Amino acid sequence: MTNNRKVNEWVQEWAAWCQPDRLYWCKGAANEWQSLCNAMVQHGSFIRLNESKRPSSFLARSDPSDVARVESRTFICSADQEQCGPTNNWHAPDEMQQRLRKLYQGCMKGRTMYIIPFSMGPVRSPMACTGIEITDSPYVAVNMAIMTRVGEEVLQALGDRPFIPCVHSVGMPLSNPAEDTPWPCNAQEKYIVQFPDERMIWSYGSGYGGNALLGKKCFALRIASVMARDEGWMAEHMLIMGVTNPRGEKKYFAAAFPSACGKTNLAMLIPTLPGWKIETLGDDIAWMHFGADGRLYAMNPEFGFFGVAPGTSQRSNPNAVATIVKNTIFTNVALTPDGDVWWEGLSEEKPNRLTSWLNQPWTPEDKAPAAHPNGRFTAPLTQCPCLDPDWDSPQGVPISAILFGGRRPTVIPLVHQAFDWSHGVFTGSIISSERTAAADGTVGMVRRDPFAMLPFCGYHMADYFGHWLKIGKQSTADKLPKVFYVNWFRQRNGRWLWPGYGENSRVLKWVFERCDGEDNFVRTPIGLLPRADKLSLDGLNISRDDVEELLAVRPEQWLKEVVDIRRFYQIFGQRLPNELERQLTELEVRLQTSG
Ligand code: GTP
Ligand code: SPV
Ligand code: MN
Repeated sequence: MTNNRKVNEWVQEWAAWCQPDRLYWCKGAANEWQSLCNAMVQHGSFIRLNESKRPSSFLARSDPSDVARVESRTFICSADQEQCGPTNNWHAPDEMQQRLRKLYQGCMKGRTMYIIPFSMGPVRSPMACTGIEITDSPYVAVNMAIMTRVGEEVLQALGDRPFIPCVHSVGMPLSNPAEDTPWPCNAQEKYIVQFPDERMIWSYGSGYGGNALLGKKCFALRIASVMARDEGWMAEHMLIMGVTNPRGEKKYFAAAFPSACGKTNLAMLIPTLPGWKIETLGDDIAWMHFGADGRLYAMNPEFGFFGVAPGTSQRSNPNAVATIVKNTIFTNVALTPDGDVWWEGLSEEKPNRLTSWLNQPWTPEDKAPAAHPNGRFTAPLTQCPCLDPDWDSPQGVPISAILFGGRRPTVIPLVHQAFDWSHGVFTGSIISSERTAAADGTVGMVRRDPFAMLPFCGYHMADYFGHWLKIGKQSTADKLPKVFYVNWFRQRNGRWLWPGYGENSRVLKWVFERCDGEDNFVRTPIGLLPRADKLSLDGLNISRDDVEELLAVRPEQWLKEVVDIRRFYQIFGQRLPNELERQLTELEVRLQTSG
């Protein structure tokens, strides 16, 4: 209970509708987290990991039908369908509410309703926003306690101001508690619904990740993008990092890559270049506001990492490995005989005997992976060894460079810089990437994912492009971040052309020096590329041929890309900003007249 009347009324109304057996107000204390986790162990939803190897950590295995975000069941229910745009699923809000109300009626029978007051951003920061999630999933409650700032302080700071109401149910009422399963969910019906006009979120049927931890994609991206449009700021699918050069000069970068395309890894990177240092502020979401000085300041609204486990190792991401040594929830990874976790890529040698994420005995001969490709860890930001000193700053940090990227085995070079902000907006709008296991759909299929926001933009994508262009008019070129497009994922005959991970620091150095205006580039039709001698490759075992391929701009390939972009742009019709049409035509002309 709180003395906020609006909060109480809202909670009572939903409790009456969902009919849980009891209510539980989350206070956010450490012993509360422990006791909720213990209760989940008792119930069979959590496996406590070996205390001496992985203190205070747990493994959850989801229902095999509930393993990732479900984009096909994600809706933007604006009153006006035109506001939703061609890249989102739309449904009339009244009708959607009627349909969901029916599903929610009595949906929490036999369960506890957890009430989770949470802050996206440091409590009392002028950039922070408050949400309250009600859920019948204790898994959601303990994950939210890591991913967001939860508790009484949040309600105190809220006062009687409005909050974002977030309703979640796994959609599996119980007539008899003995009928419960370790991972309740609804295999038939799933809805992840944003109402941008009311600024509220209703989710039903899934307990996994972004479908259920409503502060993350639903609030901090889909709803926040609408708030940002109306209020003149930006809510982006971006990591935030500090980059310090050997002279001790520091800049902050933000980077937008689609899901499972390397944000966590880049945010925690350990440079292979001597003297360089990376510090982490966030790995998934950035809220950016203009400061009084005309620069864009970024703040991570989250409080934890919900990171991809497979591929994470001492070699690829030692900082992530150190972050998840304790107080961590693992979902859909494998269990070792001595009560620790394992996933593909954690060690080169596969353990002899494991229990797979499907709770089956597993040996290295098995074809199916031991961990689900979208298996994840949930861990507190504060456990990251390279956490930036300003990670909790209420005003955020000034951004010097924005990086866009994606998984493209061909065409897109290792790095190029946009000519200016508008051209940068164009490069963001044309991001394309192979689909990954982070969401439903065919893994590997290349799709356009503008600004890495395709599944996360809460309104018409063409208007969102317009918002980015408008942001560029609110400051001057010297103060706006410089914009770059990177691609760590070039391939030749199934082999990576670029070693990636810590070696990406070589690209970050070039970007850093570009921000200082160094003469280290060549002009090409697509943008500025590193001059061959200005990309530091000392100590890297890479052939000249591969470097040439990584930095090649081939007009004939790019002209095909132009055709595909034009086709993509057509879905926006008249609503596409003229400026982007103009950028595309200019690119085409530059390509045709080059060489
Ligand atoms: P979300 O949490 O879904 O938004 O993902 P993310 O963008 O944070 O991706 P993450 O850093 O977790 O990386 C996803 C996968 O890409 C992992 O399996 C990584 O090992 C792999 N990866 C990351 N960086 C690189 C890189 O530089 N090169 C290559 N080849 N793979 C990488
Ligand atoms: C993503 O898919 O981009 C994620 C994971 O960060 S989830 O929280 O499930 O959206
Ligand atoms: Mn993400």
